[in-house]
Amino acid sequence: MYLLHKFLNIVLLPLNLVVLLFFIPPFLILKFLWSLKRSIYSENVSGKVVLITGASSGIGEHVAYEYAKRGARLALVARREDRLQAVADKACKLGSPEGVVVHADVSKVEECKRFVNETVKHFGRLDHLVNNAGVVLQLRLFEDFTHFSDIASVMDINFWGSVHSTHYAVPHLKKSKGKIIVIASAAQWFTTPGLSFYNASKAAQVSFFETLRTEFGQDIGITIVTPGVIESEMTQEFLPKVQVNWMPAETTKGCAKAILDSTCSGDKYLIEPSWVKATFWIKILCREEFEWCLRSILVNNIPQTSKDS
Ligand SMILES: NC(=O)c1ccc[n+]([C@@H]2O[C@H](COP(=O)([O-])OP(=O)(O)OC[C@H]3O[C@@H](n4cnc5c(N)ncnc54)[C@H](OP(=O)(O)O)[C@@H]3O)[C@@H](O)[C@H]2O)c1
Ligand SMILES: *[C@@H]1O[C@H](CO)[C@@H](O)[C@H](O)[C@H]1NC(C)=O
Ligand SMILES: *[C@@H]1O[C@H](CO)[C@@H](O)[C@H](O)[C@H]1NC(C)=O
Ligand SMILES: CC(=O)N[C@H]1CO[C@H](CO)[C@@H](O)[C@@H]1O
Repeated sequence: MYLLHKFLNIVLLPLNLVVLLFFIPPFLILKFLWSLKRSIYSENVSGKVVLITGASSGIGEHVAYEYAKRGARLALVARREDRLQAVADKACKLGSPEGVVVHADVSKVEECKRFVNETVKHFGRLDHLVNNAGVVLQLRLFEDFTHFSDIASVMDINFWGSVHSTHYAVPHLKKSKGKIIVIASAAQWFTTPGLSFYNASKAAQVSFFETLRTEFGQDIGITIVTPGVIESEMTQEFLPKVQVNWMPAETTKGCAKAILDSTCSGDKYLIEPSWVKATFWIKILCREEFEWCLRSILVNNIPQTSKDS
């Protein structure tokens, strides 16, 4: 037994490499051709019904405008009703045949049920669900927490909000062979100090929807979007605090357009802007150095918050 393990230890890794080197080039070529085909036969969302959570600002708002330009009918969900109505009005000017607003909090199960129900009652169908509503709440080092009741809402909104919306939407999405779009975050692998709960909520979301994709197969398409730093209320509030406002932020508009292109061609993942992919590989290949860098750059920049009591 001991010898067998010794043998495998020595042989398996090089063997893996040889097999990979042999198969990767044709695999990449096939993958490229496949993505080319999908972008040519991309989905026409004109007249389709799209439900977007967190549509009152930032990424959600601009995703609504992109859908509107392509003629989709919209159901917009968030807590600030006046902002939502303004977004709906602008969406109609941009070309959406119809936009309804539903005032709701995604962290409440009953409200998720209600907004899916109201959307289907109004339009008679549902084609895309965009799980975008999300919060960072506060930037704080783990040691500065004394209790966790207030932080639970990060999980309730970012993770459970998307789970519940999806739960009620699935029967309708199955009927229309629809799609789910999830707005995750690079924070899932960017182990940013002070964001441990945000990070965890986004990692949970990604892992959950990857599993759903395996369960649904062809019935419902799932696109997982990983934005880097995008201009929005969230980043305006948060970036100056950690003094990383030198990070190049992408425009919300550019990000929304990329999300639509990717969704319509049926991509499974989108990392936007795409250079953020590099940080993923650096993290995989040099874990310890990556964490050391983040620590040296960021930990001392987290504002000392008064400890919650
Ligand atoms: N900006 C970035 O750099 C970045 C990077 C990675 C990932 N993301 C993700 O992208 C998504 C959108 O963020 P954003 O940057 O566009 O931020 P944002 O401008 O703050 O937008 C967040 C949206 O979520 C809504 N929302 C928050 N809590 C809600 C709740 N309980 N129920 C219903 N709606 C709720 C907000 O509307 P109300 O307050 O009116 O409810 C708002 O419309 C988030 O999931 C975020 O984690 C952003
Ligand atoms: C999309 O579909 C609508 C009808 O549902 C049609 O009028 C329109 O021409 C189509 N657009 C494209 C680019 O195929
Ligand atoms: C909406 O909810 C009502 C009552 O809860 C239910 O009777 C109805 O079937 C639901 N409609 C849809 C479209 O799910
Ligand atoms: C600080 C923290 O929670 N980091 C985690 C962020 O999520 C990734 C998973 O994608 C974990 O590997 C990190 O440990």
